[in-house]
Amino acid sequence: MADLGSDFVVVANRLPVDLETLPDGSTRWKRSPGGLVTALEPILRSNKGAWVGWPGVPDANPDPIIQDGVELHSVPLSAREIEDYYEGFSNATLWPLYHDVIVKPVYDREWWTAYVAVNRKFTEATADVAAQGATVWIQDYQLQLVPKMLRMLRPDLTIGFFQHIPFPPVELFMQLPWRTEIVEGLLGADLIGFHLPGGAQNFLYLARRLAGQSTSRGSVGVRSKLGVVQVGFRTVRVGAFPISIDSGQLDEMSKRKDIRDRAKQIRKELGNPKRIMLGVDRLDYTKGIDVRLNALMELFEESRIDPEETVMVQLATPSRERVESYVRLRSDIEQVVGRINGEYARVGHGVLHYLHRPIPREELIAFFVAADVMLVTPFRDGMNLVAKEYVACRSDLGGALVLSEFTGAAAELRQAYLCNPHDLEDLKGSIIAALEQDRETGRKKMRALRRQVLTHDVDRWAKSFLNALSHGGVAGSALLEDDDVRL
Ligand code: GDG
Repeated sequence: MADLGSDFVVVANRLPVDLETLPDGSTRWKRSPGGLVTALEPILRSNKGAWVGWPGVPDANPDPIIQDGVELHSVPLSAREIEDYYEGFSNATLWPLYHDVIVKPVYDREWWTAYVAVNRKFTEATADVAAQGATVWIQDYQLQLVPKMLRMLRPDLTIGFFQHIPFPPVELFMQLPWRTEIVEGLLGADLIGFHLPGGAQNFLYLARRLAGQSTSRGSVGVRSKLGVVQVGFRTVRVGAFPISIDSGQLDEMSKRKDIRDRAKQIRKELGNPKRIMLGVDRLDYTKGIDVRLNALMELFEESRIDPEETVMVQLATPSRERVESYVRLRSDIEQVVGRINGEYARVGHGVLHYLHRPIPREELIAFFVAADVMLVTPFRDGMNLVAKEYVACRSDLGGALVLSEFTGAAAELRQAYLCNPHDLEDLKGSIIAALEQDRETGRKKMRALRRQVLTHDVDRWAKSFLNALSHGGVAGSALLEDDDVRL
């Protein structure tokens, strides 16, 4: 089977399409075009590519389909596996641990067992699909054991891994009862990518400390230096590859007449306020939605913002709705929303518009075009694509971006109004500065932000990772020479 397989395989928790069950019990595929698919589609198409992932509903095991020249292979997961591997270990253990333990991680042995079993399922599905000598690119924290498992099954493959969320510092990572297994799992790859040099450094340190420990028990020796980990005879490279968006496409879309008309209409529907502030996030405790609403409330209380002139829109996409901390977060946020409108809205004039539902892509772009100030205030975020999307949509050079220093995006978007979301006064000051910026300063800032986002798009990201992966022979030096890869 391997001889007939694909030369390039992407492995991710989810397929780039969702299987939907219709009321009559039949199923159909619905496209869910994310940035990753857009970036990888041409590479997948020209390389006999395949994508391995979960189709999004329990127990579904549809036959492989070919979409736009790419083979999609489903990994079926039972309702129990989704609970333990996905909602449990991935989203109630790893997610909070890797995001500065904003919420306390739960360490549950059954969840770990499920994580191992499901990682094995993904590994076996990938091994069946990959051609001899193929390149496999594994994505994200749900699949950190796959690199090692796959190397053991298929030593002929070239294996890359990219982590989309932060990689935590040693003090936090050491809490994890299965810390050595995770680090050894990742070390099965030839190249491990993170958004930021800090994440790469955290991993390098942990690799030396944890995987090196096995030496005393007589297993492989691990040494690491400048972006390279030596695992026995194998060399694993580690680097920073900041992800981006399809900036050109967003730039184009945001200039379309229908989208600009919709942006005007949104302003009108909001009562033609002087200023519109916007937040766009999955409803997640890492995103700092609560802190931005608290800042807004205090600014109203202190009369530093006039509720007659300024309105805020918070688009909050439903997320992980069965995980307990997300249920609590929703209720806390909705309480603050009620309080702010209770205090400051008038009949027919809301000051805070909160939508808890997914918004169509084009409508979202119209919101970006309409917003005078974009608030991106996570406590911790691997990158944050919303910040880059806002910038890509502002060809008019209007708008201002308030951006948390704790996002990966802050490393590139230096001309934003950078703030510390743990410091409410600092955040309030940044919001006021963004609201009151003069036109020329705003244009200058936006021009510089756009230069960064438009020249560093998701295509460049994917190519720089895949180039580094395929030039394994030249090891660390190639990584250090590439201007996209900072260590
Ligand atoms: C993880 C990391 C890293 C949101 N609501 C709607 C909607 N979105 C789109 C946004 C953006 C994407 O979802 C969210 O991406 P983020 O990067 O902001 O955040 P995460 O989901 O946490 O992503 C993150 C990313 O992986 C990539 O590596 O940047 O740090 O946590 O594209 O626009 N899209 C539509 N309707 C919505 O309601 N259409």
